[in-house]
Amino acid sequence: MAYKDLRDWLNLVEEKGELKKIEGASWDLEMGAITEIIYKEGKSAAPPAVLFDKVPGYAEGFRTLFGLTTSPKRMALTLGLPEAKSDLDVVRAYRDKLKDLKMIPPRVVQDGPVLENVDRGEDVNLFKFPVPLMHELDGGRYIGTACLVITRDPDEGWVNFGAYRGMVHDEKSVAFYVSPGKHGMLHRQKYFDRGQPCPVAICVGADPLLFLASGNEIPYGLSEYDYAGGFKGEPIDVVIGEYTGLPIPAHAEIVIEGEAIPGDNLGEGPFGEWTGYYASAGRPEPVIRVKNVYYRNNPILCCARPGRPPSDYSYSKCVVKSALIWDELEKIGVPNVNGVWCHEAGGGRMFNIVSIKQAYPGHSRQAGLVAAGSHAGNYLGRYVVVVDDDIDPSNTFDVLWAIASRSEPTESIEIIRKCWSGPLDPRIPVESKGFNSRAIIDACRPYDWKDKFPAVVESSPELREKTLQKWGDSLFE
Ligand SMILES: Cc1cc2nc3c(=O)[nH]c(=O)nc-3n(C[C@H](O)[C@H](O)[C@H](O)COP(=O)(O)O)c2cc1C
Ligand SMILES: [Mn+2]
Repeated sequence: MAYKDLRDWLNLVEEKGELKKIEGASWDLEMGAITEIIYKEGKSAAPPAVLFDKVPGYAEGFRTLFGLTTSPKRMALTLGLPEAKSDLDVVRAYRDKLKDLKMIPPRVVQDGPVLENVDRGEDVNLFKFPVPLMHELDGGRYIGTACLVITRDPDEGWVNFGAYRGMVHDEKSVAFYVSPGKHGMLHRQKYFDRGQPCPVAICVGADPLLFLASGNEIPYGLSEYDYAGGFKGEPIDVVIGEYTGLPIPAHAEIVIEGEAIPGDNLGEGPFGEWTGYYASAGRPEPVIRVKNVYYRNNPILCCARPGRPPSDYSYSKCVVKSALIWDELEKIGVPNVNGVWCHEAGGGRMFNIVSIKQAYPGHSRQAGLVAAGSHAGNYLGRYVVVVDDDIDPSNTFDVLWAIASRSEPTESIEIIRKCWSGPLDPRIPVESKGFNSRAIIDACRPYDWKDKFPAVVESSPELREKTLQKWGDSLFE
């Protein structure tokens, strides 16, 4: 692998000209607003990662980092992929890597930079770190966004980590929100059902590869550590947390560990969400009572600022999600998949496009149903659009042209009810109890008369090439 840890990675990102350092910005809304402006209004197709230092009121060197993987180059570096020309090439490279990915379990080591500082018991103070208040209507400061919430299945023994948001309540308490069906929720519930505390460690600064594994749907029962090790081609080094016995990344920047006790809840939210709304509002959620905090010298708190898309992490979410859905389609046996793109406008979940070369009747519906039902594409999905292979799924204009010209509402849209959603869905009322519906829009030429479908009005490749050779230089001057 090209780099060892986040610090190494940051040096490489800086060499590529993709790191912006900002000094003097406040944790109190300013980091959030700066990140929003850079990612929404910035002119670059590849906005930089943003490292904040000299935060007023905080020790110099206690930093925050936003926008970790939001560019094709940073994705390639993080995932060990060749640098790609287009977004779809990044997706394809990720999918290719998944084809023969060998899982590599983590390696337990005795020491690591994360142990440079350990605050125990009374010394724990989460406000030692410049934890941001990200948006004006947020209910508190969120220490856990680009994070790994690490738990162990009490029956099956496997270790999961997911990115589940965590709001600081006081120096030693974090309320965390896990959506229904997420692996961390399934683990936590098993402890709570027996009246036992759930040991939890939250790593809030780590190798961005771990963040990509954390924030995306890796299959149930497979540890994200093994998956990330597979991508790295070597085991992730972990040390064992003193209180929880959980493995924590030895090269992490900051890790907090403690336990959530059944019935011990505190308000969580509102928090600006990836859909672009404050849908889940504020409600009581389990609290982690923090026992130990481990951190490197000059620690970097990794952050992600969700909000009306695009956000500082929506690009990488779309890439990973697209590759995972593509992989699931192929593994289940749907042939001729040309590309998948989970549009950033849908936060990588609500508007997903699959391109196929149709080969038999019902092929396009099959692709749509599998994409909608895939593990990576199911939670909080809404629209799946299936297009022919002449449409690049990442080209919004062409996708809309296909919907407009090749689908017929009475024939081409299938609705599926009672699907997996949750409190973050802005379009379902609380009474729906977490169900939503799906539309599969089949925007392929109808298979039964596709050969009679009107021809597309555009020059043949030969005419285009001949014309460009003769006139090309002068046409765009
Ligand atoms: C930045 C970021 C924040 C997220 N916040 C939450 C959250 O607060 N709660 C949640 O359930 N899922 C959240 N997710 C989605 C989960 O991390 C994602 O579904 C992941 O697959 C969960 O891990 P699991 O599949 O092991 O449950 C977030 C994802 C990202 C990238
Ligand atoms: Mn998982």
